[in-house]
Amino acid sequence: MNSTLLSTKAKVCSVPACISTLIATGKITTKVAEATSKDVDIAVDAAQKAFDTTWGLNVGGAGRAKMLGKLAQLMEEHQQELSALESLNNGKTFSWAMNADIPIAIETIRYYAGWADKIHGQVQETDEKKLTYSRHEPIGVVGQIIPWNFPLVMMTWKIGPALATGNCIVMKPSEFTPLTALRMCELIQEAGFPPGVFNLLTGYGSTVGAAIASHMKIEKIAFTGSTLVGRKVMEAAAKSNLKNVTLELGGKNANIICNDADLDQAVSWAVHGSYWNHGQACTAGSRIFVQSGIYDEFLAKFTEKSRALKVGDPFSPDSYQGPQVSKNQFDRIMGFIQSGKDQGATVVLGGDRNGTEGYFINPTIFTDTTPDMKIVQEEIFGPVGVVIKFEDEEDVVQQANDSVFGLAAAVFSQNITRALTIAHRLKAGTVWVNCVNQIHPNVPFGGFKQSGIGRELGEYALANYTAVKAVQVNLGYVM
Ligand code: TXE
Repeated sequence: MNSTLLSTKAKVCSVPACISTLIATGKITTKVAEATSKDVDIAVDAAQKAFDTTWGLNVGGAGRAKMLGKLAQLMEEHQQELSALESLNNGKTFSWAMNADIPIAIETIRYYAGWADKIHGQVQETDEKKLTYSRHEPIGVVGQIIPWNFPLVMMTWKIGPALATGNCIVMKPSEFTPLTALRMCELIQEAGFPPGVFNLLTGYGSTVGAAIASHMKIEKIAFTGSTLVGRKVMEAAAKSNLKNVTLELGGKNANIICNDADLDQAVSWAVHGSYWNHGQACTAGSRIFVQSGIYDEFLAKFTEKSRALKVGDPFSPDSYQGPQVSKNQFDRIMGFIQSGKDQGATVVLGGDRNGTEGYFINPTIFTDTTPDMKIVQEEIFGPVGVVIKFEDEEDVVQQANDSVFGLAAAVFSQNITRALTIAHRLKAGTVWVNCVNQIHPNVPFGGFKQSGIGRELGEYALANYTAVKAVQVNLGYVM
C-alpha cells in the first residue's frame, strides 16, 4: 500500500513524494504521495472486489443516481473551497474556477445522476418462439487518465458516466494538479460510494499512467492529454488486453470571422477563444481567419482588447489571466513564440514574458504567417493566436481543414445560411456559430482526425462505459 491513496480508505502515505508547485511564484505549495505500478495492482484489486460485491450489477440505477446526486450537492456546498484549490492547483483565476469550472463540474455530475436509472437495453423482434433482448452492462474496472488544464471538469467528465453506468474506477490525475482530485476523494466517500468503487493514484504518467494503460485487468481506458501520449496509451492497450480506448487529444481550432459578422461580438468572442484558461484549452480558437473586408478593423480592435487584459495573481479579482501551469509549459510556449519570430511572422502584440517571477506570458498575436509555420500547425496551448486573412468560403474551408487536428471550430456571420454551410464543411467534432467554447453536459464533445476517438458528455458517453450483451431465449423452438 506504499504511497498510494485509495480514496475509499482515505489513506495517504508519505514517501516517496512527488511535488506540486505554487505556480504563481514557482515555489512549492505542497507534496503529495507518489504511487508506483504496484499501487495500480492494489487499486485494481480493490476496484474488482467492489465491482463483484457492492457495485456493478449489485446496485440498482436508483442507488447510483442517489449517490451521484449527493456528490453534486456536496460539491455545491464546497464550491468556494474547490475553486480555491483549483486555482492553487493550476494557476487559473479564482473567479473563472468559481464561475465556470466548478459549476460545469457540478452540472456534469448532476446530469449523469439523471442518467443512472435510465440505462436501458432493447427488445429485438426475431421470432414468435424466441425472446431476444440486449442489456447494457457495466464494463468492470475502468482506467481514467486526466490532464492539468481543467482538472476537476475533466475528472467529472470521466467519473460521471462511468459511475452512472456501474463501473469501478482507477484514476490518475496529472502530476501537476492533484489537489482537487484528492479533495473529491473525500466527497465521494461522504456521498456514500462503497469502498473500492473509486480509486485515485497520484503519480507520474510514465509509471502510474503507463501501468494503467497496460493493465491486464482494466478493460477500458479513457484518456485526455497530448496526442503523443494518446498514441502510447492506445499502443499499450493494443499490446496488453486490447482494452477499449477513448481519447480526447489536442486541437488547433479555426475561428472564422466573415465580412458580415457582428464585429464587436466577434472580437469579444475571439479574445475569449484565444486566452480563456491562459490559452490552455484544447478548444482554443488559436487560428483566427478573418475575411479581407474587415481584416484591418478586426485586427485593430482585437489587438486593443487583448492588450487590455490583466495578467497577474490568479486570486486578484481583476486578473483575467494567471500563470501557465508549469515551467515545462512556459518553456514550450516561449519556444513556439520564438519559432514564430524565427520563421518570419510579425508579432503584433506580446511575444514575451510578463514580469520576472512565475510563469506569466503576455497575450500574443501573430500575423503574416504561412501555412507551414509551427505556430499555424501545432497546438501551442498558451495565450498565442495567429490572425490570418481569407478571401472567400472556398479559401477558408480549405485553410481551416488544413490540420491534423479536428476538435473544434467557430464561424461568425449574421447570414445563417453562410454560417451553417461553412459549419457543415468543417472537419471538427464541435462547431460553434457566433460563439466559442460553449460546453454543456448534455452536448457530445470530442474530435475528428488526430483530436481523438469517441465522444464524451451527453448520452453518447454512456456507450463508452457499457458492454452490450444480447440474450436469446427459446420459447418453444424445437431442434
Ligand atoms: O500532456 P500529457 P503534457 C497537450 C498540449 C500540451 C501538451 C503537453 O498541447 O502542451 O499536450 O502537455 C499522463 N502513459 N495537452 O505533457 O503528458 C500525464 O501524467 C499514460 C492537451 O502535460 O499528455 C497526465 O496525467 N499516461 C490536452 C496526462 O497523461 C501518461 C490536455 C496528460 O499529460 C503517460 C493536456 C504515459 N506514458 C495537454 N505520459 C487536452 N486535450 O486538453 C503522461 N501521461
